[in-house]
Amino acid sequence: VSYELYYWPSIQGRGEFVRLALEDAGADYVDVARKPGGVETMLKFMSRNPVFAPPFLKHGKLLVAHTAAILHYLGPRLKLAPKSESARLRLHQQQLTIADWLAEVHDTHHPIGNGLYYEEQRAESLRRAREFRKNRLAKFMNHFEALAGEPFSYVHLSLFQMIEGLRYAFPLTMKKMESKVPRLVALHGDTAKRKRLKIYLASPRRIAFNQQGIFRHYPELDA
Ligand SMILES: N[C@@H](CCC(=O)N[C@@H](CS)C(=O)NCC(=O)O)C(=O)O
Repeated sequence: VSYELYYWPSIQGRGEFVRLALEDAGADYVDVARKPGGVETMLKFMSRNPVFAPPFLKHGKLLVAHTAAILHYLGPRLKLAPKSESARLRLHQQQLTIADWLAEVHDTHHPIGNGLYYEEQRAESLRRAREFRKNRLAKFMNHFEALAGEPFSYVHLSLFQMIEGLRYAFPLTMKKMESKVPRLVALHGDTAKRKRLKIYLASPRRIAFNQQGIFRHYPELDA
C-alpha cells in the first residue's frame, strides 16, 4: 500500500521533513493535496477525522499526524531508523527538539499571532528575531553539532532541511555562524549529495522556499 501524505501544496513547511524521508528512501507515496482538488480532499478528511493540522500520513488504515510522530512511524519502514525501541526513542527525542527549533524560527516572523500578517507584528518580530539570532540559534546548532556524527537517519534529513531553511531566512547570520558548526555543515553537504535526494532537490517536486512558508527571508530580521 502506498503512503499518502497530506500537507499544504504551496510551501515546504513541516510537510517537507516527511517528503525528504519518503524521497530519500524512494518510497511509493502520493502527495495528496498537490493533486487537482487535493486541498479540498485534505480539508474534508480533516473535518471527519481527529486531525488538528497537517502534515498527516495515511498508510492503509493507519492515520498519524505531527511531523515527529510521522517520522517515528516511517523511520524503520524506510530504513531511516534502527528497529530497537531505545534507538527509535532517541531519534524521536531529537526530532522533537527539531520541532521546537522550527517553531522558534516560525515565531521570528509571527511572534504574536498566526492569524495576523507579518506587517502587523513587525516590531515584535524585530525583537524576537534578535533574541533568536543572539541566543537560541547557537544553542540549537551546538546541540546538534555534537550529535552530527551519529549513524544516518531521518534526523539527518531534517537537520539538512534546517540548515537549508536557515540559510534562506538568515543568510548573513548563518554566514557568520557556520564556521562554528563544521560537522553540521558537512552533514548538510553530504546529505545533499545522496543519490535519490539530489534528484528530488533538482526536481519540480521540491517546492522553492517562499514568503508563505516557515522559513522566510525578511532582511530586517537577519543581521
Ligand atoms: N506539531 C505539528 C504542528 C502542525 C502545524 O502547525 N501545521 C501547520 C502548518 S505547518 C498548520 O496547518 N496549522 C494550522 C493551525 O495551527 O491552525 C507538527 O509538527 O506536525
